[in-house]
Amino acid sequence: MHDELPPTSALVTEMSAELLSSDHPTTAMDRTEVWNSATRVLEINWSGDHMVPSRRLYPHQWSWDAAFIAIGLAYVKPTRAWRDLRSLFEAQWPDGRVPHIVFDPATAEADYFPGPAFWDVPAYGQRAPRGSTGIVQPPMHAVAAWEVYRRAAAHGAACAAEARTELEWLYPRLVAQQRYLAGPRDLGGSGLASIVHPWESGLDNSPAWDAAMANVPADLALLTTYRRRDLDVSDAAHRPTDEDYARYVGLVLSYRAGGYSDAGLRDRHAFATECPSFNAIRGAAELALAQIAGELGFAAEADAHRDRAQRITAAIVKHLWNPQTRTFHARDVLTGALSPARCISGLVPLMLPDLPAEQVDGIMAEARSARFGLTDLPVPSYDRTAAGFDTLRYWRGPIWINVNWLLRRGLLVHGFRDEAEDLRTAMVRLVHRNGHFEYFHPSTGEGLGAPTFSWTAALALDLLADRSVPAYARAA
Ligand code: 2M8
Repeated sequence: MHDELPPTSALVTEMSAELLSSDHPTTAMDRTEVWNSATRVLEINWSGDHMVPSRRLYPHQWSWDAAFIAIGLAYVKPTRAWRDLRSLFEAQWPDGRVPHIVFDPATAEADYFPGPAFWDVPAYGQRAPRGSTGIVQPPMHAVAAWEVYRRAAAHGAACAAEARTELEWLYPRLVAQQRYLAGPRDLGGSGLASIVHPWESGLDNSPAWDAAMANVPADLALLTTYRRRDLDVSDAAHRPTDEDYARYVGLVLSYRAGGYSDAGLRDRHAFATECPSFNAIRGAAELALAQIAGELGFAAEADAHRDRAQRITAAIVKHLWNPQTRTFHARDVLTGALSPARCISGLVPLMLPDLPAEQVDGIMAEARSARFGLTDLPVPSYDRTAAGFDTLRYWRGPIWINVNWLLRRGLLVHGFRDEAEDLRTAMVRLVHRNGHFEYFHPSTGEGLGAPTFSWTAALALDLLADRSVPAYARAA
């Protein structure tokens, strides 16, 4: 069931050799091994005009995966980074939503559930024949586009020119994506985007949704009509339970029945939740759009993006902060209740530079506590001290590189340079010792899930190469 790695043949490129020789607590040989194996993973997962997250488990194109992947491709194959982002946005819907999966017609319907026939979406976009899902994922793409753009000059004039063209093409599409989330998706009228399916969070099976999901009917008969495919290619102990999966299927059927329209959705759909991490990424996207707009010469638009980032930050603080726990929680829009679960998503708003001191202090206390505490290992996806902490099951305990990358960015934004460096070292060491796995055991570091996973590889490249601080970071 494991994806095969090709033999070690990739050479360290000139650019990476220079980056790898910089001062770093792991040895140069270790760093070279991680760099070379990461580039091999990104080679075997490339599918012509997009990257698959993993060949067996995820044989299509995923939305926020493409963003994290582009951040790493920027060092080794910038043209592919732009190609991946472009092919994703070619599937954007007229209302601005960017689908969470764009299906590859070369992959049989039977090879992934839920596939295109199940989603049954209208034929939208330039990639219409491919089909897509009708839900979204966190809007990481503006951050990614800016990261790819700012590295282009290092690859020469032709790459810089390509980057300019691609950025100009993407900018209005990124703006439309944000407009969709700020408009039709503000189901709670709070200035926050709601997710209408746990898959939209990217943190699919997180305990953050347990309270809200308890109100969603679990019709197990649906799993007779629609057979799970994930259990054929992964361990059932890692994956969501049948009850949760039946709820996932039921929620898609409910959204699909209304033609994926958001109008009046609150009154006819059993799940609508405001996620701190999804909305923090939305805020970070506005800051990246401000940088992009400034670069493209749209000064007034840059100001408007910065204002929006501030408003999103204020709404996250107002609606998702619990002064008792001193961390952020998901809010069920249908009941108004904050989830009691303390998850890594509660730490991600640290990415926002305008977060007030009280919230920064609370997140730092949480990040340093026994619940999430940085040990030799990066931060787990769920509170280590919680009764339901699960070392194996998806997003209910294991370590994921992408959310740790977001947390590191937050540490840099708020001037916690030492912690950011410790976290970076912990991530590189974890990947070096265990491989480019999808996720990792939170006590032993053992690799779990797909073994050649694209965003782990891509972000490893970035962690090896980059120690810059976002331009909008607060002074240390
Ligand atoms: C996982 O999500 C898919 C459904 O979209 C799944 O569980 O089958 C999540 O980890 C998600 O964040 C990720 O984008 C996707 C592909 O890597 O896998």
